[in-house]
Amino acid sequence: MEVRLGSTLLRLMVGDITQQDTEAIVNAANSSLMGGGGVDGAIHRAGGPQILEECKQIVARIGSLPTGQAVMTTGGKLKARFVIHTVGPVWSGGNRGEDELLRNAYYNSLSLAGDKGIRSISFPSISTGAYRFPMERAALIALTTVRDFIREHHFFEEVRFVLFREDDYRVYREAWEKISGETN
Ligand code: AR6
Repeated sequence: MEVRLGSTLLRLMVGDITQQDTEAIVNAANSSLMGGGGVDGAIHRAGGPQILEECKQIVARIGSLPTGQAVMTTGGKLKARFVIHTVGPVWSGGNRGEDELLRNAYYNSLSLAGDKGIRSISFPSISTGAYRFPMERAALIALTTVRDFIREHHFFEEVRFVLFREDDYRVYREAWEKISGETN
């Protein structure tokens, strides 16, 4: 599915984020930045050791990465030149600021990309795997945050959501239908 929002193309698709040709891809990392399973493991495997090398340098400089924040490294051997690493919240019932932290993860990734002059970026569904954030709720937050950001800032040619499973794609599409009629 593709929609044009001003000068930005918003695209939802099923696929593997490690194969995307956008300038940057976003990693659903953890605060240690030392890799892990899921999308994080796949990105480090496909991109090679240079990504972890730069993550170590970042940790040496700033310590662990707080939930909701974002940093950038090389894409190593990936098609994408850069990886933006962000940390989504672990779901623990919904009353521990999870919604806001998830919003921050998307917002800060987009801000960082914009600051670095990146014109195209791919997101996975942050927090909906190992961190157990409910998919539909996460989809609404992800899409609302991206839509609002695109409305305010005009530097992206394309923002892509790359959903790993057909079911997840369907949930994101339905979430988009729900919010696309909203005017504010
Ligand atoms: N491309 C796109 N999406 C993917 C891919 C892929 N190659 N692989 C998995 N997904 P998760 P989290 C989807 O667990 O919940 C890691 O160990 C997957 O289907 O990767 O934010 C980190 O190190 C799911 O919908 O991230 C952290 O410790 C989504 O990506 C922790 O997991 C997110 O699942 C972060 O957990």
